[in-house]
Amino acid sequence: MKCKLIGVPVQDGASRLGCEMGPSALRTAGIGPTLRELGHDVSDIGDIRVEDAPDRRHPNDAVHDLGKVALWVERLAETAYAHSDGAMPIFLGGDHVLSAGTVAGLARRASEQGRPLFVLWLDAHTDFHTLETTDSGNLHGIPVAYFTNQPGFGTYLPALEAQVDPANVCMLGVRSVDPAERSTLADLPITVHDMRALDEQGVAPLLGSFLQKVAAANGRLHVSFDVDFLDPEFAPAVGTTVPGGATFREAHLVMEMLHDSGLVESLDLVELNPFLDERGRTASLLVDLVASLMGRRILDRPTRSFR
Ligand code: NNH
Ligand code: MN
Ligand code: MN
Ligand code: MN
Repeated sequence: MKCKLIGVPVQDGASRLGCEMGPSALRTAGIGPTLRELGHDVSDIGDIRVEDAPDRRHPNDAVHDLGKVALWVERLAETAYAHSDGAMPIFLGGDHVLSAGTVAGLARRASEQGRPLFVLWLDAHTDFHTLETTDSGNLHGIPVAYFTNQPGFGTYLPALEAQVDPANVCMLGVRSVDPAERSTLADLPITVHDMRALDEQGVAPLLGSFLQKVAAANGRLHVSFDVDFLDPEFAPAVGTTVPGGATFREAHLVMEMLHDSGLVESLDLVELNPFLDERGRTASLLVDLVASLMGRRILDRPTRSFR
């Protein structure tokens, strides 16, 4: 597979500094060589940058860095569109606001191909705030609302050329939902598998039925991986830890099943904050998870089909 590594040192969407070091930490942990060893054709296009933007105020006074975020979203939508034809872009974040841009660009690519875009959201959070509802004002809390075209983003963030159908979004690992997110999500067909669903049913059947849906629709699948999907006991390098996350093996199983499905065409790795890491363990863990997604396996076994 042809893979393109794209560094996105954005941290304006988070509350604490450090995510801008994420791309370097992932490179230091060996993401490029690891993918090459698995037989992939890897190129690293370096880091995306945006110029300084004038501050942009919103009636919700908590919202911060809106002008800068609007530039990131615009630049990332162009970048994701440009690098998603015949190659798999892997976005090295950077905080989760980057997915507002990457998913917008990928949705445009998918719609030009006449295919639906599906998004697997691996996260402790639902990231479904609008500019009106966010209390923290941290814009890493808004990407899913933005790319499914919820109201209120017009004039502040770039208009979407194509949106993602809420019915094509599946969230796994959720365990922190703000009241405003809870009530809007209740009225939409987004699939939200919280940690209780994982505990009761196991991650494999939940993910398996989503993959079947993607395959049946001949969809493009984008995976957005927030470090806080993982339990902070073994993935400490994230600003917004929530206890009770996915285990080491649950996370690898998700990646192994995604590999077997053959459906994943793009990936975000977000919220890694190397300033909070312990001797690079979280960065190394992410590289190992990407290896599972890209074909590393414990033993050879027949590939499981979701079609
Ligand atoms: N919902 C919270 C907020 O909007 C937390 C968002 N933080 C994240 N999202 N890390 O994945 O502030
Ligand atoms: Mn997130
Ligand atoms: Mn999160
Ligand atoms: Mn909040």
